[in-house]
Amino acid sequence: PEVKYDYDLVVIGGGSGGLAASKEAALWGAKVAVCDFVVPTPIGTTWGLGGTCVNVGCIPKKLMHQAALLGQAINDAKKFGWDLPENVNFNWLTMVEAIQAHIGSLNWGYRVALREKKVTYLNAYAEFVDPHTLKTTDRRGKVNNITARYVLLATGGRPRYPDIPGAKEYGITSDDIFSLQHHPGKTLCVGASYIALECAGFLAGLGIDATVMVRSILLRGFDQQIAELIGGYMEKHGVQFKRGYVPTKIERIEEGSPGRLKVTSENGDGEILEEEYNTVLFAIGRDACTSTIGIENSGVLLNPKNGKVITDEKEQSNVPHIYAIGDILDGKLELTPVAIQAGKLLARRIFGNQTLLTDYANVPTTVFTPLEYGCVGLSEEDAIKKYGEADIEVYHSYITPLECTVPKRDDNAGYAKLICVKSLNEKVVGFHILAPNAGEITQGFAIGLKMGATKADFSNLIGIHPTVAEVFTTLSITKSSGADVFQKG
Ligand code: FAD
Ligand code: NA7
Repeated sequence: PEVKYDYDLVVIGGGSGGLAASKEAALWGAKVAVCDFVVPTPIGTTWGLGGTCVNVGCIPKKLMHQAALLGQAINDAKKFGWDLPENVNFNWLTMVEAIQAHIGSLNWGYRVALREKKVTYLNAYAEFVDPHTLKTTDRRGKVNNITARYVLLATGGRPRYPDIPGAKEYGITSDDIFSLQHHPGKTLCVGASYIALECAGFLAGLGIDATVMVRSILLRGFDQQIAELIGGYMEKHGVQFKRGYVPTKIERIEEGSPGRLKVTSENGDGEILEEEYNTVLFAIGRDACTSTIGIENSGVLLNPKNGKVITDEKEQSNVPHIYAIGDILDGKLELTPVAIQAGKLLARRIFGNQTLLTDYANVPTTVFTPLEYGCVGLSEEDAIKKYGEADIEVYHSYITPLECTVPKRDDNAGYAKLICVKSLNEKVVGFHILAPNAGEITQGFAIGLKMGATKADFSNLIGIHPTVAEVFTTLSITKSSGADVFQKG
């Protein structure tokens, strides 16, 4: 006789991927439940339905980036004739409350959407009892076991803390900063990932004293020429960098919000640095949420190095009825649209009799540092590794956005490059832009790379004038020529 389960599909994690998958599965007639539970941060921050992106990721990050850009716009405005008071003040709490109000409306919208699509929302923490049974525990400690024909793991990740005295007691992470109820004061951002740089960037843009402590290089995995240009721009715009240091101890020297902290750090030569900050934010990487979900009772194999779930190209684990998507997927990009696409297509394949797989190649992305960096395809380093230096031609140019000319700032701070493979008819395998609104620019060009565009295709395209993006239609100078690529007025 056929086994009866409570649900056709139980999704663990109501974030970007989990919500997309559960709604799509319900659309195809499946009986679906999604478990979402936020374990509070060490200082007690918690949030609503929707996962990392909406609550403590993309959305509040981009809004704080926007708040910082407005500060710059105020200064520019004066040069364009706006008569503004000498001292324009910024209020941290007003910004936080406005952003949190928007997030609250998104949380509510997700709940309504689940109800409308007849997906059962369980605000409970889920753990495997056996491969088809999950123990769910709600906020009040009430336990309920549910069974599922299919299980989808979409538990995402959480920020990692270094194993040093005071880190969890006195430090915060990106999980706390966006709802922080007091002005952070002088802030140290530890780590050189995109999250560390973005946070330091918007803090400095809001007029806050911000320092980044870099262990080795900026933006590991990204194009290193551009990473250094980003660092240079941020330094010019008020962010301080401490290179080669790691913190070894955090101590509280004064109570209060934010109070005062003493940070001891050390470099490779054993040199010790002691400095005071009001806030220390760790952005040193994220851990996949797979260590406290009873994974051993499911039989699912994880990569022992990072705790991520190993799956095939169908996002199927070694246990055939258990799948995984999003940030916990081994070897895949940690981005919201990637999680959403994977969730949607997976649900269609399981319940809609479709076959389309998620294409993880040529995914465009943008780092929202003060000057944004958009890219799709390979970094110059990776292109050289893959095709050999002799087969690569790089076309490039510095950029001065028109809006920077009148305020007389950031001359040639932007940069554009196309990385082409000579033996493939100059097929473009890497697209990079450092400029305002880089995300908007990169999204459109990404389809060109996905369709196999060559340098000639870019040159045949007619530009939109006057824009930053038009530079890609006129790139003529190769890096190998060594010719000057500064834009002159
Ligand atoms: P998540 O969105 O993390 O959702 C997982 C959910 O599962 C969470 O709500 C969690 O509480 C819950 N959960 C975990 N375990 C359990 C359990 N056992 N039971 C019940 N619930 C559980 N991406 C972009 O594309 N663009 C950006 O600009 C961008 N900016 C970012 C900025 C920051 C600061 C951060 C941290 C991330 C950013 N990201 C960005 C990445 C993006 O947020 C993630 O890739 C995306 O949220 C991953 O979705 P997910 O579904 O895998 O997991
Ligand atoms: P990443 O990209 O893994 O970056 C971690 C950063 O933190 C990186 O700069 C590390 O420096 C640095 N780091 C790591 N450990 C330490 C310690 N102990 N002290 C100081 N600095 C440290 O993490 P993210 O969470 O920001 O990004 C997660 C994913 O999102 C990433 O994989 C992208 O694909 C998207 P290092 O370079 O190792 O010296």
